[in-house]
Amino acid sequence: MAANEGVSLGFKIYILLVLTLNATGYILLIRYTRSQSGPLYSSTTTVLLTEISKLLISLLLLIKEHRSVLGMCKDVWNNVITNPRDSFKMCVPSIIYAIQNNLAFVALSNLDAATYQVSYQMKVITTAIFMVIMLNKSLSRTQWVAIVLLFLGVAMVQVESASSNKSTDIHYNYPVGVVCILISCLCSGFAGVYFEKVLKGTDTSLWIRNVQMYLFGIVSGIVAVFSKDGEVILEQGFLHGYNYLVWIIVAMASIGGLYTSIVVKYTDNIIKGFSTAVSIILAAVGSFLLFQKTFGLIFLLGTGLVISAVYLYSLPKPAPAKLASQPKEPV
Ligand code: NCC
Repeated sequence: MAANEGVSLGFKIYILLVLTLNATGYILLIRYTRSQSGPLYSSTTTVLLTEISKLLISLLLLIKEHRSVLGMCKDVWNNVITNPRDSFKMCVPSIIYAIQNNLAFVALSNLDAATYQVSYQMKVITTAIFMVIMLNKSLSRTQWVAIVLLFLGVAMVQVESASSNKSTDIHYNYPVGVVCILISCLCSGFAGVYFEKVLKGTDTSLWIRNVQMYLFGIVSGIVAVFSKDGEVILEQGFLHGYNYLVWIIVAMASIGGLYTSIVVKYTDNIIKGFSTAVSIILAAVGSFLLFQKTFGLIFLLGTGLVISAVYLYSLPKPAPAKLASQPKEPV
């Protein structure tokens, strides 16, 4: 397992911080742009442009790693182009992520950002289940309790934030939004754990794995563009409805995706889930302070649950019980 070489705690905190802040901004921006009047951009084109941008950035990082364009070309040739068997391993998560990334736009066109964020935290539970099934990771009973407490805590905090920000938006379609979120939670859990298993189970570098994944992501993206928005794109052009905010969404989606891969390399998918959940609390505290509101009881209880969950999850696991037949160690 070559993938998880030691990095400092400071670096881990930095990547988790970038990931969570970026994800919060990304969700708010999608919701904002999807609820504005005027010509609406095709979300499938945004997802496709993101895959292209992540591929280009990964290639640039490979050039930096090899200190030459030729070195990057050789690496890609040997490990991607002439190694299709290995490259195809990344086909599965790239298709699942393509579905998930497109569903986020559908969900956020039909739900408010707070409801989206809280329901999406169910992904911590789906991720834990996939980690146990696919990575044989064992979680103690305390850690399972922590995961459920985390979800309940975030839900309570969001319930209070949402009720103080009531909206009269008539365009909501909750059933559609919630079904999209449920599917997204399964996609995020499965694709995240699959990516972690392949990345940490082989010596292939992170950036080569990403190049493999984004190449398939571009193919899935093109299929999505033409199957969903082909007609409108032929009539109004690929970039219809784009403004600077949509370009910021593409940039944030690229940063978020690349940081996701770095976070999974140096920590794991459950820690990623915990950190995004904690960011929701921080965002809520920030907005309460900014708008000078007082914290209600439900908010405080929810925050307490999240803090307890983080503490419980980080407790060392109890050592496995010794077999009865083993001789006792001398005291
Ligand atoms: O849902 P989530 O992540 O698990 O989705 C992972 C995102 O990272 C991209 N990815 C993954 C692996 C890899 N090697 N390269 C990648 O580019 C996938 O394409 C997918 O977009 C989270 O844990 O909450 C997180 O949430 C997303 C996003 O907020 C939600 O999916 C909303 O729909 C964050 N993405 C962004 O902020 C852009 C992610 O950073 C964290």
